[in-house]
Amino acid sequence: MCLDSYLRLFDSAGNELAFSDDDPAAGEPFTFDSYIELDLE
Ligand SMILES: [Ca+2]
Repeated sequence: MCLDSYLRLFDSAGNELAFSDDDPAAGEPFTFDSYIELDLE
């Protein structure tokens, strides 16, 4: 059984910055896990 996570990332004003459901990281095979990569300035 897998978790099948998803992620939603919001800023302090409630704006959605990123969403991920089934996204592999670089080099990973297909996955039901979520993955977000974000550069903060
Ligand atoms: Ca998922």
